[in-house]
Amino acid sequence: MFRANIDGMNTFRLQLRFLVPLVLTLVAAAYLALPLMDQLTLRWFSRDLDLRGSLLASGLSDSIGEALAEHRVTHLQALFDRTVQDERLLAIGLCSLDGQLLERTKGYPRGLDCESAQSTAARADPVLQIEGGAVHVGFFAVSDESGRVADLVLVHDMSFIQRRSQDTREYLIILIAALGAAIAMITVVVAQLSWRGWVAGARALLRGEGLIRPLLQPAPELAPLAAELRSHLRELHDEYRRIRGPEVEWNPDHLRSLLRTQLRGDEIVVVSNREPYIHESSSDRVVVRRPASGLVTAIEPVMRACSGTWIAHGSGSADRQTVDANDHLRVPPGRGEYTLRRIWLSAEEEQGYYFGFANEGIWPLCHVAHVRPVFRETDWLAYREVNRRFADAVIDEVRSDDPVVMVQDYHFALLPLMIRERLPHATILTFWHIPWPNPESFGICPWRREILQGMLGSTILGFHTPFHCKNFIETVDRNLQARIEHEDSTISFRDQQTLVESYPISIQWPDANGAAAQPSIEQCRRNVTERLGLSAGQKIAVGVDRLDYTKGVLERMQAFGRLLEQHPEWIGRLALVQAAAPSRGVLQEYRSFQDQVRNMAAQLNEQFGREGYRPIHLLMEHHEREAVAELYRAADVCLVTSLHDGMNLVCKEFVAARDDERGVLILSRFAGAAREMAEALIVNPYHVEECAAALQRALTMPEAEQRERMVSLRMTVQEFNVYRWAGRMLTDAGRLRLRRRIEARVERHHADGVL
Ligand code: ADQ
Repeated sequence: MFRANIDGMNTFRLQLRFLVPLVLTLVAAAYLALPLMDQLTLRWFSRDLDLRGSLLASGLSDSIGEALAEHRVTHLQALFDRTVQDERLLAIGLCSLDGQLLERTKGYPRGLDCESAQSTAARADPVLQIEGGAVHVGFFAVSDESGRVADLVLVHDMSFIQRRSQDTREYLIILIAALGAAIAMITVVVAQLSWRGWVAGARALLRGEGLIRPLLQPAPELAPLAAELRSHLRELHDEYRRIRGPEVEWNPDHLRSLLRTQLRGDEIVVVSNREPYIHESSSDRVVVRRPASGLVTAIEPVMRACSGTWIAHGSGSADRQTVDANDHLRVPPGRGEYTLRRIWLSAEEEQGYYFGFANEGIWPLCHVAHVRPVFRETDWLAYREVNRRFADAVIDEVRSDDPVVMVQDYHFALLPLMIRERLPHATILTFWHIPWPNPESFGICPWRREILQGMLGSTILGFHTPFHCKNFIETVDRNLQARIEHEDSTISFRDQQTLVESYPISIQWPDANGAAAQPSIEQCRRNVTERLGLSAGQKIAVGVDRLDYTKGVLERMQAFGRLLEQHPEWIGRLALVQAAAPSRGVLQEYRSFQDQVRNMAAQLNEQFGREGYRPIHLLMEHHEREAVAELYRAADVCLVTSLHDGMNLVCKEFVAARDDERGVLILSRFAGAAREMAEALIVNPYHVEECAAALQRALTMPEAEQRERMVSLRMTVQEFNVYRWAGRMLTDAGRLRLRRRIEARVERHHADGVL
């Protein structure tokens, strides 16, 4: 209704834009045309009267000739009186050759002698104003065999011409008005039709229907176009929101109130492989460690906000000592805001499911980083079995039949369907933290159909970017008999509908352990400089990564070396500090990668190092959050050069740490974050020269430009924070749950025969 009103207004405005100029044009046309019309009619009638006059004169010439010859001019009076009975002919006068008015009828204008009659008739406009109005004066020679014998003055009444002219003018005005009305009508109708048609067409297109047949069946060939259009609109909207600055501030309170309103008291369970707190035995005591994981960084604040249960693999050496009889533990330690349930895996299970299928199979399959995936049957079986064990744990933990279960990442592709089979009313949100490849790349996986079916047990399936969603939908299209609704980005497979949507992940903002709680920038610089033995004033470039071949650490060091080659002035004045948390060291691929990183650092240090100067500081260890934040705050440049990354949180953490609005971010275009963080220096990490040039540009960037870029980046991260990520997903979940409840109620009413 509201939309119809808006459409009506729009159409009306559109029509006014046509009609007002049209009416003005017609009035102007009439204004110019009428005098022209008068002149024309006058000229036509003058010519007509001249013709009539000469005919009349020649008709009368015999009688006049005879009368003159017989000197009986007075006899002509009767003839002339009869002739002027013609209503248009007002009077006749007869002039002798010497210009004497010999005879005239009654109405002959006084004062019109032969001379003035002749001169008037010779004018282009032979009209004379007399008492009774305008008259036309004609002067015609009267001849017999001997030649010209006299002249005849014919005075015609012009009032009928004026009457005609008036009539013509009226007709013309009526014609122009009618024409205007007709054009206006046509314009209105055409505008209505075309506007409605266009609007209906555009809406139809957005709904996935054809432009020219909005009321008919959807045109499937236009569906991808509509989906793309919608996704561009969404991106534009996000872009617009980024430029405009925060509208609603997403923070833990806002998330909590959203949980209260959208998911009133609903139970929330998170499942992930990595646990948020790992207990390790260290000499004679137990220490708690936070893993270097983007996923944990992102989910933890959500759990603290909604106080649910987090089910994860208990991987720490002291984990068993710290749980209760149900393998439960309240975390964060000392604050106890939510429950952690630990699952124990045997070494074989961990090897097959985690290191084998997840990290040697799916990880390289989804990251195009030129490492060949390995698919072993035994790994697959272990992966399936561990997924089943986590499904059992979910069933164990939940108290209702329709909990909200948030399944995290590529370790649990089969879990959504396993939960769905046992809890048909559960709302399952699966978030895939890594990229999704194109259908051809995914096609090499021997169990691709099982993986896709497993994931389609989800109510909502989230990826970081629309591009990953598109790849996933195309992969399903290629491999399963599923119905894909591009219109609302859903996949229907065996009575289960899955919404596939992009939810770009982010970090906490405001961050409880963030910049405000940190020492000053100067202090951080001093700490890092002293700890690493750098010289005062040396510039610092930092990299912070898990040691993974997808993160582009080798490429980064190569670019650093190329910069020192091309700009030797930096030797002694620039250090690359690379914090590298060892990761998946059980796998050969990762061990050899660590060796390569170590070797390249050693080789560059050898090549460019001097007495008291080490170009690369490779810190191969896990750092505490404060230590990572200190590095970010001490840095002049932060390098994120992933070869492929779902999102990448390091770049966002760096920006969040820089409350001084200084420092430059160099960011790989192959990280999902590059879509949001356009103010970074965006690079292709495979192109060493380009990265070296970006490094040079970053190191010499004026402070004003640094600030400009950093302010904008900080606004983006502030608004698009992790609470918004979770909030958007949970809002969608709330909406779908509400819809399902209404549908269930309607079905019950049907069954009860109420409707
Ligand atoms: P990850 O591949 O783990 O995450 P990323 O997003 O970069 O990658 O997050 C890494 C996290 O580990 C950051 O919080 C960082 O501070 C921390 N970290 C890195 N090195 C560390 C070190 N040496 N010591 C301590 N902490 C360290 C996956 C996907 C990403 C996606 C996240 C979240 O691969 O693309 O952004 O999940 O969805």
